[in-house]
Amino acid sequence: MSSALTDLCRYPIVQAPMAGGASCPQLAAAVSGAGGLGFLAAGYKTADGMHDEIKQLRGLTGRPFGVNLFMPQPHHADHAAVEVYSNQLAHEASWYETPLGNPDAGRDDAYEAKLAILLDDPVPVVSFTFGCPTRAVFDAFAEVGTFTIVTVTTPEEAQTAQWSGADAVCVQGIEAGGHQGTHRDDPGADGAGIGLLSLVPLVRESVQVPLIAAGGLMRGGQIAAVLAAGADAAQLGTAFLVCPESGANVLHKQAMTNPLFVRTELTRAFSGRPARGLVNRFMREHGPYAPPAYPEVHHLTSGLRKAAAKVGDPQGMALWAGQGHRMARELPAGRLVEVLAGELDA
Ligand code: FMN
Repeated sequence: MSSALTDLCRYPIVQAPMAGGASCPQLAAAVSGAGGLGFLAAGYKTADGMHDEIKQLRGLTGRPFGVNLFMPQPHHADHAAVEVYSNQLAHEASWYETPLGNPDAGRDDAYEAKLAILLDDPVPVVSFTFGCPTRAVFDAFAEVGTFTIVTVTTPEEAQTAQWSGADAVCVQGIEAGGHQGTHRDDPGADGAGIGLLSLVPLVRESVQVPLIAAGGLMRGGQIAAVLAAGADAAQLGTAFLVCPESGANVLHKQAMTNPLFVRTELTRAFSGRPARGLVNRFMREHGPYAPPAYPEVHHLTSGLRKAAAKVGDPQGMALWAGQGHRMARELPAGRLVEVLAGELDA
């Protein structure tokens, strides 16, 4: 493990930030407390909501942890396409008896307000997804002693992150659960992402900063494989999502081992950006028609997803999961870190 990461965690095991509730302070505290690196997800939260979670986490552990931010989305969506999609979703709205959300509810995820808080009240690690901040942002974090990470899905994105001043990159393979963290959404390239065991050595040859590999990793043996391929650490999301400390919806946790949900696919159905989840009715029905309009589609479907969860219907929820989901183990998070570390040594 690179020395910068050794200062942050005993084992090369990072718990992925998971927006939507899974990576809550309890989960992050359990992971950091066991010698991994726990993460909070600030995505879709208000700046104050993020700050409250940071304070809660500090009350639970004195160990280092990270906070993940979504980069603002600069390109405006095709409103006509969003309108057509909202017409298509009208029957879902009447089925779940809830209105569709306002697609124009905001594109920046309160980025500037969150930056201001994190610079004023620094945390050990900040990571960014859906893009790369400016050099001025990295300089500001360096000044307050925060270690910075940028999610990348290609060697070119990794070079941009290194040149801009990131301390490390999180190399995300196409196997990963949740959104692909590509810097620019390219609607023509859905599904063309690179598999992790090819991507890690490609990025290793392109940049000198430490690499954290993510995507489909569920066992210590897989972590050993990505370390051998050139990574310094591994980031696991789906593996931690099923832990009792995870704040993921219980229906989401149960779906991981439900034989009804055996496959994962990338879909734009819920958010307008490619994200990997367990294939369900909503994805099958709407995925092929969803426009490349993030976060407009995210806002549009937000009420539907909540209503589906409320009535106990996983077929209408976004069940984000990576390709290894069937190997998920329902262990306490600290125990899972120990088991993974033991498998890594074996
Ligand atoms: N990555 C982020 O950078 N920010 C997020 O908010 C985020 N939310 C996620 C939510 C869920 C439920 C999942 C499963 C993943 C999410 N990811 C997010 C992606 C993870 O950072 C990571 O790339 C992925 O979990 C790795 O693949 P795995 O799930 O197969 O381990």
